[in-house]
Amino acid sequence: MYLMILGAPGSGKGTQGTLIAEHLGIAEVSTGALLRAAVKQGTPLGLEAKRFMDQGLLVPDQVILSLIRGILDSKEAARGVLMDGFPRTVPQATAVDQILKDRKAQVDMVLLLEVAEDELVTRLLARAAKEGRSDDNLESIKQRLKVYHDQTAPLVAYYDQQGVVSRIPGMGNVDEIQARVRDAVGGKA
Ligand code: B4P
Repeated sequence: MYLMILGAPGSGKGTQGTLIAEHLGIAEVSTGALLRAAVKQGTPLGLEAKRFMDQGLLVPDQVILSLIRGILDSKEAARGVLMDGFPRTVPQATAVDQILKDRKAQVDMVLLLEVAEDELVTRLLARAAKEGRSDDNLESIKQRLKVYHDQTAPLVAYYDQQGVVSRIPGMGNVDEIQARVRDAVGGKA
């Protein structure tokens, strides 16, 4: 089973992705978390990614795709994967479609978390105060929202054409939203 969780920065992808992957017993892959781990370890990938992340920009597609290929080849991914924060561009989506096709698989469902923009900013500023993530400052948040609208939102039409998008109202508390996510995947799990 290959699930994706799509939404603007702060929409709850990481929060809901972890819960639903655990519920389904499949691996969760967060490209954001993998990149942050690489930054922390100071690897060449991390050093390259940090320049983009701190400015609120996307890390180049070829860097992300080599990460994803490695993960899809791993034995942890054998039962399926929940991809959180990936894909973020149409070239990433077409590339993963091809990778899955080569394995006689396809994207089963895309969960789209829909959250009002003022709530997104409130959540990310709250996280900034708590965790001090270097990309959670107002300037970078505004840039990330712009990048989302310009480069990631077109993926909704891309996956609508495949008939796999499930829209989840992402306002409310974490448990309420998780119940909606579970309802949506219920028919697929
Ligand atoms: P991500 O790690 O994906 O970060 P994000 O978009 O900010 O969302 P995240 O999943 O962390 O937060 P969530 O909404 O769960 O990406 C970071 C950066 O990495 C990108 O800007 C980019 O540079 C790079 N990157 C990652 N993937 C890439 C790709 N495929 N291609 C290119 N570049 C890539 O939660 C936000 C906050 O809200 C949390 O504090 C959470 O606790 C809170 N929250 C969640 N649900 C809530 C609720 N219901 N009510 C109140 N608060 C809630």
